[in-house]
Amino acid sequence: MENISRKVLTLDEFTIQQLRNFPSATGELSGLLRDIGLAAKRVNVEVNKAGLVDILGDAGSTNVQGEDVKKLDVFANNQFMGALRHGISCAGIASEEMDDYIAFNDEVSKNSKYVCLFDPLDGSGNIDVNVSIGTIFGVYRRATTQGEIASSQDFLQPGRKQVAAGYIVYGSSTMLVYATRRGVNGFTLDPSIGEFCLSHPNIKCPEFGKIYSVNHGNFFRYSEGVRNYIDACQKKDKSNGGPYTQRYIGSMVSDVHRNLIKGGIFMYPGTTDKPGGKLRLLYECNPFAFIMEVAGGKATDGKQRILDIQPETLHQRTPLFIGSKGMMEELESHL
Ligand code: AHM
Ligand code: MG
Repeated sequence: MENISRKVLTLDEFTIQQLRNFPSATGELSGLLRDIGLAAKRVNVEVNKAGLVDILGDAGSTNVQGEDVKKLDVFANNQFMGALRHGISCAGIASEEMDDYIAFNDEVSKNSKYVCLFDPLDGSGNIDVNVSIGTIFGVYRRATTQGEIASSQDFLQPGRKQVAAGYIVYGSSTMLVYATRRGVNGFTLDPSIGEFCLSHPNIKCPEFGKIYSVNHGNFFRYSEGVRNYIDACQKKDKSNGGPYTQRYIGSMVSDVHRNLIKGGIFMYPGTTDKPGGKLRLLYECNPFAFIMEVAGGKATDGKQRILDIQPETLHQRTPLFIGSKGMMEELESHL
């Protein structure tokens, strides 16, 4: 049997290597990322079997937003919750699938440094038709004192306070991408050894790309500025970097992942009937805004930086514009 190539760096090895640069670090963040990686592998197995086992369909309940919950959402939520509860790094969690946050009440958890907010299975409406879905997470250092039980102020922090954020895309291959202030790195799951392996080191979002992603069906419900920008994307020609291509999977993790790598802009604006848009600030927008900024891009709600919004409630929504710096500036000139 051939030896394993030692060019391969696993997620664990990578986070431990990063740790060496910080002699005072306790390793809790690496531990938390390991817990997330573990839950992701379990979810990946189920997502890959989605068409085979009787797990498809509605779980028969609705989530806080009044939407149908698919069984895999519940499964994914339980996996991430379980991995973080039993790890040694997380004092509590909040999830798109749960009404309220959960503060873990055991001694180890109460003494942990971090809280984690996540959308366990985003784009789950796509499961039935075999389209890529994802998990999104943001990690904050808790605002309350270690030793106490976590409370709402730990979860209602502006996104700029994140210490790490990431996502998993269950796609043609499964990838985990995470950012700390030091950089964004992507790991592809090698199913033969069951490890996430560093495949996309130091991801930077190109300053310009050719892709714009938006739900065109809502066109006439967008503000004039947004409609003007969409027009401008379509009218671009070779002389000014065009034409732009429209790509919209309807699965945010895949759409933003593609634009992060290739360059592009993703928009979920407010509409006349839903001025706050659809996406949730804490579970979807903040983690992606953090990742995009570390990669050199931008993220706003059309008026201000996403990461500066002071959250008021766990499930609040916000319009989102995110992507390549140069394209975001083009957009801003129209808004
Ligand atoms: P979900 O959290 O209920 O899965 O919804 C979020 C998803 C995003 O992944 C995607 O960008 C968006 O909904 C698509 O919405 P729409 O179909 O309105 O364009
Ligand atoms: Mg979601």
